[in-house]
Amino acid sequence: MPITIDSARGIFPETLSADAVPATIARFKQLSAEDQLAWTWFAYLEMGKTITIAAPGAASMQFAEGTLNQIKKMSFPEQSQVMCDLANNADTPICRTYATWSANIKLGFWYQLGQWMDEGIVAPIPSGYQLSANASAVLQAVRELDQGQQITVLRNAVVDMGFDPNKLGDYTRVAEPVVAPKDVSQRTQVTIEGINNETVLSYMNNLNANDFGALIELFAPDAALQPPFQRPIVGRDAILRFFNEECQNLQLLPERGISEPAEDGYTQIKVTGKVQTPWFGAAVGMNMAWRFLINPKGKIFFVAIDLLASPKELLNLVR
Ligand code: ECH
Ligand code: GLY
Ligand code: GLY
Repeated sequence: MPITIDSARGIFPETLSADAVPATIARFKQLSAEDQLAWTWFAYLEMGKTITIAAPGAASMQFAEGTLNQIKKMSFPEQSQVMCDLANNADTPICRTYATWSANIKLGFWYQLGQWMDEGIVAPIPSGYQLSANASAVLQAVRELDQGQQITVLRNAVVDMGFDPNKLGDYTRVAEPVVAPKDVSQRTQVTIEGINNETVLSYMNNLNANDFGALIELFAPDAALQPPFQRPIVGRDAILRFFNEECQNLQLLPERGISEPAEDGYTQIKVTGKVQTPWFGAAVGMNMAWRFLINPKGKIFFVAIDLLASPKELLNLVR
């Protein structure tokens, strides 16, 4: 059978990803908009006791500024309505604008609203707000996740708010400007126990250097990249756009891996290790796996990035 993206998705089937994340998101989405906002507020406060989130840079905030100023001028009831509309995926001008933003701009927008809620500039969650029994149960569920999983739940909750981008028709995507790749003198080289495949090592090093031009050259034209809990992104153009929009300043810290021959001269390689996001830096190391399928020319045909169920999974390199 020829190798396809669909068959490639099944390599290293023993890899245990953090299913608790989509399960928690699904329960979160069942809550009322008021409960969703209060839930997020409480989860965010709790998280803030142990880790600090980096303030978004001015470059990413400029795109949300117009909308933020519009909200700032509103009355408290109007502000609460906007926030509920976002949670409800309503069809309003602000929800449509929100839908055009990259994940980081959405996160920066809520970061600012959270600050303003704290300062009394934006309608707070009413003091003494009682979460529904379901919302309390979901809050308890998220407490039991590791930090990498908790920040993924929060990120996904934020990303899924606003109007459905698939219903927007033609629109211009709004993302932070692309940063210049790191200067060669600033670059680091990873080492991965058990792996000397040049393509995999270059993948890690170029992503760490924000060198998306060199990175995309490692992919076959018909390649696919599957981010955690998402469908594969197919084709080099779409993958490059994803790198530019969503992958700046990540820190990949791969630790170990296994490489073995697959059908038709392909090679399958699994690597495990940690990933840090610029939002939390070294404070949160997410336990990750990369599952690569490399074609006979040494190009990446497929790579899946998984958030792992537990640190124990870092040592699971069986096929
Ligand atoms: C408040 C109350 C009202 C409602 C809301 C509020 C605000 C919430 C806020 C939340 C902020 C959350 C944040 C979360 C950030 C999470 C970031 C994560 C990043 C993960 C990245 C990974 C990258 C993996 C990849 C690798 C590759 O090899 C290829 C690319 C890629 C409280 C006001 C809503 C403010 C900031 C989880 C795993 C390794 C796939 C990208
Ligand atoms: N503060 C992290 C970012 O803007 O990506
Ligand atoms: N998706 C990259 C980040 O949030 O840091």
